Amino acid sequence: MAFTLPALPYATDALEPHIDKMTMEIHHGKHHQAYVDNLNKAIAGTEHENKSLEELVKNAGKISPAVRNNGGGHWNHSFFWEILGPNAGGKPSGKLADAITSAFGSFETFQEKLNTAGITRFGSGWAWLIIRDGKLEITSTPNQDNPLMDLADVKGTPILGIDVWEHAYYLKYQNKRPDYLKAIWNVIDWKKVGKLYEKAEAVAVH
Ligand code: MN3
Repeated sequence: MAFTLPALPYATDALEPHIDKMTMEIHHGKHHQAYVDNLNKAIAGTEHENKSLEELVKNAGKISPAVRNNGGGHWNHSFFWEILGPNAGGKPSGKLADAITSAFGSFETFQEKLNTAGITRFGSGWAWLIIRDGKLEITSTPNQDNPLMDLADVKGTPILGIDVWEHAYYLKYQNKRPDYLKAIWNVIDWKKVGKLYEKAEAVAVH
């Protein structure tokens, strides 16, 4: 069965003014759609045709550059839309808040470190908060790679990811990636990130 573009869990203008409607329309409707279409083309008629997206992503380095780029693109964007939302922002609570304070000292230090990971990622890529060996860690990946991939330098389970490709921010923020990274905190849905943390933490080996 071919992969399909998941619907956005909110309207394309729901993240205004932080992420503008036109960026969301093009990012979801054109860029994400292209990853889905090209992934389907890459696996059509091959032994990988009926594999799950997660299985393809985890073995991307052994399959093909097309699956690495487009399978990664599909997984990363599907994940990204889910952890953003309107009426969001603020700070995490509960177990995730405690884990962030314990790993980074404070929520503000964590934000700075994740922003630095995004700003210093040369060219296109993603900044991530992951669970690795039961602990929170910040990392970044080039292009459409992610920390689930067999070829990632730092492997782990993503619980938060920020797209730092120019297509994610250029219409509103032009070359000012730091301004986009400052604004995105207003649309991070901590309830969803908290659930991902509790789920990943429950299966992590301590
Ligand atoms: Mn993108």
